[in-house]
This record gives sequence, structure tokens and C-alpha cells, in this order.
Amino acid sequence: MVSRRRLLAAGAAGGAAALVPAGWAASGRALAAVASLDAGDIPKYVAPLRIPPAMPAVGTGPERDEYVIAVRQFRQQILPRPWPRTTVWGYGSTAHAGSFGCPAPTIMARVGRPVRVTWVNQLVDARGDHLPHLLPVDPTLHWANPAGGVEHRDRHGRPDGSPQGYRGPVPQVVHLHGAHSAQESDGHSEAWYLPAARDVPPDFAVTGGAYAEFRSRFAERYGLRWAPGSATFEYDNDQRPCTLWYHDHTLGLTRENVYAGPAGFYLLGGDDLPDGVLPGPAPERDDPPNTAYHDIPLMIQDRSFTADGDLFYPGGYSSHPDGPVWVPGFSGSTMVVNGRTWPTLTVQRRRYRFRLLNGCNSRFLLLSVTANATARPARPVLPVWQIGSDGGLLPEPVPHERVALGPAQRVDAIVDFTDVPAGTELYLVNEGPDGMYGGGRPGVDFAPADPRTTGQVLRFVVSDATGVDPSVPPEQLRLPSHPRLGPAQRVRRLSLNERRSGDSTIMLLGVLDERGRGLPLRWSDPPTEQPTLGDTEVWEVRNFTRHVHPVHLHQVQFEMLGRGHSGSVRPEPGDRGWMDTVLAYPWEVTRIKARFDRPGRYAWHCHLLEHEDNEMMRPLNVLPRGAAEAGDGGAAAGDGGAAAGDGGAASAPAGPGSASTPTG
Ligand SMILES: [Cu+2]
Repeated sequence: MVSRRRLLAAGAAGGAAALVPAGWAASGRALAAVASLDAGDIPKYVAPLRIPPAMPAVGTGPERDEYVIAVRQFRQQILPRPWPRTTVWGYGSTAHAGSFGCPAPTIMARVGRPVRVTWVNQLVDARGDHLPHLLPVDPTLHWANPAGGVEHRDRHGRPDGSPQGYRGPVPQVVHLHGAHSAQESDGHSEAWYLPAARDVPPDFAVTGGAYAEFRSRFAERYGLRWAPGSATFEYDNDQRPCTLWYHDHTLGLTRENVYAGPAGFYLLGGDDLPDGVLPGPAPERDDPPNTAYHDIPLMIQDRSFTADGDLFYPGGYSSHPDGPVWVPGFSGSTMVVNGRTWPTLTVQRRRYRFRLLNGCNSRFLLLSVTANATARPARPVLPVWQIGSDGGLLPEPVPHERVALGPAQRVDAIVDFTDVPAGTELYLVNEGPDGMYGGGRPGVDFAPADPRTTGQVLRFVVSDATGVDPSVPPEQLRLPSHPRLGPAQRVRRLSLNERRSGDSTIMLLGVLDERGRGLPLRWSDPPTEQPTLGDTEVWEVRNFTRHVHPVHLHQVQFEMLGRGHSGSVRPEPGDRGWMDTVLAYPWEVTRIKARFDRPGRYAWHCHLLEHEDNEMMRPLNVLPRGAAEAGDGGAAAGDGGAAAGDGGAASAPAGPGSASTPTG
């Protein structure tokens, strides 16, 4: 019998709407014909870059800033006119109907001042009935599965025979990526909730398995009980100033929920440098119209479209009676920055700060600034000065010819246009691959993205400066120093693995067996990563796959200690700051160090959203001191002196008992 997974959609008709390269497709049956938009037909650099405004607050009391933010369905001009507007989902303030957008308005926060957000799932129509997903949903993955009822939620579902897959009310839960959040405010994958719609079938689960527990915890801590169809989270902002972002995190549905649009920046500001040293300002609440911004977030995403201008995602629109099938990776055919394809930004002859975010599902970006949009190899004409990574400023500015950015990673950068003649046109180009990334150099180890389409991102048009630029040139910039983490109490040896699952190949996190081989584990296997509250740990992640995986830990910003065959190669200068998402290269050991100082249930996962949605995620439970750690791997520092200091060589092999021995 032919498994339905063998009938995996290989890509769109015509090949232009979606690229699922051979390395990704488990097998290659063509999809039923879908009239798809050829990305080469879309004119570039027509519309100006959108700069997301600051999110309107509903309250700014002495204690905290308060927001009520919903996810809604609306239409946005993503393609240039005369293409129609695209139906998308996005966040906005419920008190300001005009604030909804993709990306959403930016939440502007300050270190030390908490932010409370009530996140409302408003994926309902004007009558209050639920809206189905914009994209085909494979109901057979291990996912939220609301149709399974309370008994079978957060499990594998059944195909329901619809060519569009699951058509019921859509679960949502928001994760503030990179935040040092308490567990109840973290946006756990099983803390999802359906909209409070009129027509939710009575046998459906309306919340995920973790929702009630976190609702109680929040009520206990703050005396506020979540209303149906919503969750209220509090962000303490007790971390370094940095560039965070918020997006959906629903179990087994994140790839399609995020692809449909809901995402936004969260800029955590602070006093790490005096005002004016770095280029600014960024948008603030109640700015007068036509305020000039020199601190600009850039959310870079790849998207494909149907001929009607709707979002296209493969795996659906299939004639197969069982409905849509999960795809192991996805590359869109266009590049979208801040919600518009190939926009243009007029810059003055001065310095700009760009908060670069790779918001793609599974595309890796290799970015540079060039004078020629299509020449490859790209010839960079201006350095991109990296001043920060995911978790804050670097020890010192790092000039890059090319910036590598994996999904969910941020690079805080300065580009100096001061000496560029007015009238010059420059381009932000991308030489990452149109498909799975295994590391290496573009044009040598892999073909760079199509220079006519996905190899281009954004155009800069340089104009004369209208005022003085008080910011410090990046080559003279001194960044504040920050203490490093202390010695580790434990070394944990972990693995990234490739396994056959039916007729697909899926990627799994895991531990190591007693012979040092990868022992893959699924989301539902007993937890193995259970640090003790307050402990600092070194994680050695061995990648036994052919692909680069962006590994993301919730709760913490971590330090990178090393990579390479034994994990002893010193990190590149751009990786010497704090990170929440690290690239693990094939066959290498990626060593990181983190301190876990909040108790509770979290997760770590691959941030290729297709992988994350199909089991490449594991619990990360921080246990109170003295709690039992059944099945917990790792060695105490005393066992063979495995704890590694900063930047040291790979830790010595730990003594007996260092290999994890998970139960189950
Ligand atoms: Cu992965």
C-alpha cells in the first residue's frame, strides 16, 4: 500500500510558486495544477518600505505598560499594485482598528518596566463564526488537534477527507522569542486556545493541555483570570536591551500560523549606551506624522502567491483524497520585507541601524550590500557592521561583507551611507540557497538563491542628509562590556538526528546513547533536559544530519562556547554575544552555555518551522533544587571535571554516567 506521505507534494505547478528542492521532498508527485504567480513577473522596488509603527498601549500606569493585542484576518497590499491585496492574519491593538498589519506594530519596551499583553484570538468573521485556516492543514501530525476533544488534543489527528485538511477553528498562542519569561507567560505550544467563536463544535477542545495550568498560575501570581479565547502574559523585561520578536507557537501548526502573517518586533530598550551614540530614532508611540526614522527593523520573509495574489503554501491544493501533507521544508518564490515584496527605502547620507530578522520558515539568508543587484558572486560595497545579536550588544562591533542569518536569528547592524553619493542605488542581496542549507560558500558548495528573484531583498536609494548625524561611526564605537556566565554545574550531551518515519525523513532532537550515538526522541517522550533551578549548564549539541538547524532554547539567552568537529573552535566574532538561536552545522558539535533561573515547563527546538512542527522539539523543564530528575542525562561537574570554562577547549569526556539514559 502506498502511504499518503509518499504522495508528498513536490512543489507548485510551473515550479515558480514554491520550491521544494529534491533534498527536501521525500518523494515527488506533482501537485494538482494551481495557477501560481511567477515571481519573475512581479516588478521590484515599486513600493516604499513599511516601517511598523509602535504598538498603541491601552494603559501606561506606574507599574507597567498594558496592551490588548488580537490576531485578526484582513487584507494587505503585499504585492505591488495592480495585484490585489493579499488575505493575511496579523496582530494589532483591539483599541485601534487601523493598527493591524504584517508585521504587526512594534512593541516598544524598556528594561525594568514590565509589559502585560492580553493576546486575543479573533480569527472569526463578522458574525462571530470561526474562520478556517488560510492554508491547508495536515491533521495527521502530532499537533494541537482541537477536533480530538479534550482526550485527544495535542496528539496525532485523523485525516478528515477534506482536500484542505482541518477546517475548524484555528488555535493560537503567542511566544515572545528570546524573552526571559515566566513559564505561564512563555507561550507554551500546548497552551493554545481557539477563538471564542459562536460555532465551535461542542466536542472540540477549546484549549491545549497546558492552558488551564498556566491560567491558574497567572491568576495566582497576578489575580487576573484569562478570558475565553485569550491569554494574558506578563513580560518582566529583566534582561539586557535587545531585539525580540513575537509570533505564534501552536503545537504542530506554527509553520502555517506564522506563514499566514502574525509576527511583530519587540524592541527592548535600555541604558546600555547614552542616547545618540547609535543611530535613531525608532518609531515610538504618538510620534508626529512624517517622523524620520534611522533605527529600522527589517523582517525578511519568503512567500509564494497564487495567481489571485493569495498566499501559497505547498502540501495542500492537492487532489489527494486524504488531504494536505506536511512538507519537510519550504522556500518561497519572493522576498517580502516588512510585509511588501521587494520594497525600496530612501536613505540619507548618514548612518542607519537595522534590526535584521530572518522571519522565514526554513530559508537561510546570506546578506550583503551591493551596487549590482544580480551579479554573483555578490560584490559588497559597504560593510554591514554587526553591533548586536539575539540577546543584546556584542563585545565589539564586527564588520561583515556577508551576514549569515538563520531562521529566527537577529542581527543588530549599522550601515553607514555617509560617503555614498546622493542618487546612488544600492541593494541588499541574498546569496543563501533556494533550499536546504548545509553550510559552505555560495557558488562553491551550493547554488546561491536565484539572482533575479529570491537573491534580491531590498533597494536603498541614497539622498542628501537633511541634518547632522550625531551617531558614532561604527569603527570608533565602544560597546559596553557584560559579565560572562560562571562555571557550569553540568554538561549535557545532545543530538540532532535524521530518521525515517513512514515514507518521510524527519528530524529529531535527542540525547546520546552509551556509545555516543544519537538517540532520537520525540516531543511526547519523557523529558530529558531538566536543569536544576539556578544551575549553569553546557550543552554539547551533536548534529548527525546533513543540514544546518537553528537551535532555539526558551527562557534563556546563552553564550556560544565553540563549534567544529569537537566543539573547540572558537565562535566567530558575530557569535560572541548573547543568543537564543544558534546554528548547528552538519557533523559538528555546537557548544553553548546557559543559566536556567526560572522554574517550570519550557521547550527547546529547531527553528526551521517545518521541523519544529513535526517532532523536532523537546521539553525543557527547569526543576526546583532537590527535585527528582528521573531520566535526566548529563554529568555533574565533579564527575571527570566536565564543566567547561569560557572559550575553553571541548570539555573532557565526562566520567561514567555522562551519557544520557532516558527512560522510555
Ligand atoms: Cu531542523
